Order: sequence, then structure tokens, then C-alpha cells
Amino acid sequence: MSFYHCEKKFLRQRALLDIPKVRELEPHYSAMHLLFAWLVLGCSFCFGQAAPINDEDFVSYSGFQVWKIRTCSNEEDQFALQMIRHYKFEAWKNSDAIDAPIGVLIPPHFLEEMKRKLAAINITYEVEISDLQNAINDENPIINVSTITTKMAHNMDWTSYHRLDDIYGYLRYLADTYPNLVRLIDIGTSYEDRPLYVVRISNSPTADTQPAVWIDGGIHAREWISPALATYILHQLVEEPTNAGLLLNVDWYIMPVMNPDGYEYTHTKNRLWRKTRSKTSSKKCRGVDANRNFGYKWGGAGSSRDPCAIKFRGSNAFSEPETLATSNFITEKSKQIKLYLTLHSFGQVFLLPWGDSVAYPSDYDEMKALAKNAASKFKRYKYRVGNLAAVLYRASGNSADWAKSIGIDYSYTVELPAKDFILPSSRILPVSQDFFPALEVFAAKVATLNVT
Ligand code: 0X9
Ligand code: ZN
Repeated sequence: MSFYHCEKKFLRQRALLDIPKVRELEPHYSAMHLLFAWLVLGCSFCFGQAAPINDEDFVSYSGFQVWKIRTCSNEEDQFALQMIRHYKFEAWKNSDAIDAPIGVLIPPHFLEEMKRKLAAINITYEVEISDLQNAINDENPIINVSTITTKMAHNMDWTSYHRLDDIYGYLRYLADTYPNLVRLIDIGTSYEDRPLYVVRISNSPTADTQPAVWIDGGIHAREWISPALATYILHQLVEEPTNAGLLLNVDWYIMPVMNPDGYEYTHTKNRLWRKTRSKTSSKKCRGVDANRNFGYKWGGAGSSRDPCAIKFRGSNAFSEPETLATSNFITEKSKQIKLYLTLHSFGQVFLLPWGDSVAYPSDYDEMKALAKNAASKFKRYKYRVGNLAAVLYRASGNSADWAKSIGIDYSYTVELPAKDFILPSSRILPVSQDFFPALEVFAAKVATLNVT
């Protein structure tokens, strides 16, 4: 990022903010700072909090804006984060890195107040989305009529985001049409009783003997590009003969939608829902962040014990039927699965363990070399590669850390390209086509590994 907007403002600002010269990167506030922030921010939050919504009502984001706040120093960064926490706004991608802009979702009735507060301390921002509901309405135009009227055996395409029925219909279609290659495995049911499906692709005559790649999508309900890419990968591996080389000596396990209840909920009620849909100890708040619910370092930094928080870790590790079924299946196949890949959005980054703290596995360099090699295949979008906690933020209980911890040597989280969670459906194909060649690198590596 360029720091041109940062010039010549520090002195005036330091006086305004009254913040000490040295601050830690991690949030750390003295009572004085908190009191001061409280005074600067005022107490509008005490009165202005939105009324609790009925969980079954449709949530409109009309008038909501997404801002990118650009900070110039740790002090500003911490101050902006403190302000976001104070107002209980949702921060999108508040990377700990000082040069990363902070995305923040601002409800309409706070817009003016925020403008004033940021102007008072001279912090700059850009309005990235001026009306979130408009962006949501434009994201996924009605599926084109020809798909519905032609008598296709499935409704899937990669020019629109599809409901779960279409996705599951496509998985069944693949299993029925290519029985020698594809098996649909029902690994359990979600909290709301939807099936949890894994697709196995294997051209080996003896099942489960080849080294395998695991790919999952849709852990986070609102990251629609993730299941879209997972189904695109299925399509390419199964239906595109030129990709036959990727099936040589390698099996694939692909779970396109790990959190089907949440996914459906984002289509019907709340486009920005992230979690599962289970009941919690709070009557008001449902759902667990499935990517904080896995059983390695569960409950640590970057996860919340508050059932209303978007990073709620759950009452215990694997409290959710979705994470439990997935982890049981992967554990059962852990000798075979050599590479774990979980698809998220957004950020254009390959994240490597560990995510609970800034710590690196002993084979980090090798993991990183493979990811860099895979990322070098991307032509349209450039990805960064690095340790989760260092590049992004801490995320204890995430699935990729857990996969690494059970001995799957190559374990990655990918944050796909997008500016925010709303990505027009016209971008599904460009993102997917750009991503697919990276799998050649992964498959080639996995093919060399022994199933022990
Ligand atoms: O916070 C998360 O769970 C992920 N980011 S997201 O915006 N998609 O929610 C990052 C988790 C990274 N996890 C691992 N490195 N395994
Ligand atoms: Zn995610």
C-alpha cells in the first residue's frame, strides 16, 4: 500500500489521540486508553444499537456501506479496530498487518457519525460498496431461462451461484453418469438434517489405495465462490478428458459444501451469514464458526466464547455435526489423504499452519515451496503465500491446523480473489479457470507419496 496519505499528519494526530509512541501489534489497551477512546467515540452505541432481529426474518442490507479504512501507524490501526469493536461493527479482513486496509461493514444509521469521528482524527477511508443490498441484488442474476427449460440432467453451471439442491443434484448426476470414476459418499447429516456429501474420484481398480487430495468448500456459509469453485473442480476432473492426467495415481475427495444449513440460510434469509445454524446457549444467537470448531488448539486465540460472535468456537471441539462428520471421515482416510485444501474467500492468499499463534511447523519450508509452486500457475490473480497468523490473524480451531496436526503434511487454506464477500457471479469462471492449474502441481506432488 502507498503511504502517501499518511504524510504530515502524525504530529497533529498524536496530540489528538494522545497515544503513546510504542504500541504492540496485538490489541492491548490500558485503562487510560480505553477511557480516552470511549470519550472520543462518545456513547452513541449505548443508545443506537440495532434492535435484535428475529432469526427467521429476511435481513436487508439496504443502506449499509463497506468502507476500507486506511491506517498509517499501529496507533491508528489499533484505534480504528477499537472503534469497530466499540460500535460492534463487523470488520472484514482486519489483518494484523499494518499495511492492510481494514474493511468494515457500517449500518446506515452510523454512517454520519463514523465520518465525523474519522475526520476528527484524520483517518482516511474509501467507500467500497455504497449500498450493500444493491451489490447483493446484482451479485447473482436470476439463472438464465435456457438452463431451466432445456432438459438437462442437472441444473449446474458456473455462471451463477446455485442453491444446494442444484449442487447436490449435480453430485448425484456425476455419480450416476460416471460410476467407474465417481462415488457419492454420504458422511452424515447437518444440524438441520441435510446430507453431508463427499465425492470420491478414483480411477484405481482397488479402492482407497492411492494417495489422495482432499478439497472442501463452504465451511463459511457466505463465501459462495468456495462451493462454486469446488464444483468447478469436480466438473473439470470428471467431465473434461484433457484433465485425465490429474487422476493418474491420485484419488480426490471433494466436499463442496461442508456447512449446507448455513449456505441455504445465506440464500434465503441473510446473505452475510457465516456460521452453522445450530442452537447455542444464547436464545438470541445461533450458529458456530465451523472454522474455529476443529479439535486442534480449540478455544485459543482468534476464537470467541460468545455465542453471538461471528467467530464463536462452539461449546466444545467438534460440537457441530458438520465438523464432527468431516473430521471422522478425514481421520479414517488419513493414511491416504496427503494434501488438505480448504477453500475460503477472500484475500488472494495461501495460508499455512499454524494459525493459533505465529509458529511454524518443522516442514514449513517444504509446504511453502509447494504452495508457491502452485501459486505460480495463477495468471490472472496473484496470491501471497504465508503463515496464517503472520499474514492474516490468529484463528485457533481452524480446519487446516487440525488436518496438519493429524499428520496430513500438506495442509492449506486458500482465500480466493475478491474484494469482499459479495462477488458477482460473472467472476466464478475467471476465478475458477485461473485456480484450476494449481491442482496439477498438487496432484504431481501427491502422486509421489506413499500410502502407508
Ligand atoms: O477466519 C477464518 O476462518 C479464515 N478467513 S475467512 O475470511 N475466510 O473467514 C482464515 C482462516 C485461516 N485458516 C488456516 N490457516 N487454516
Ligand atoms: Zn472463510
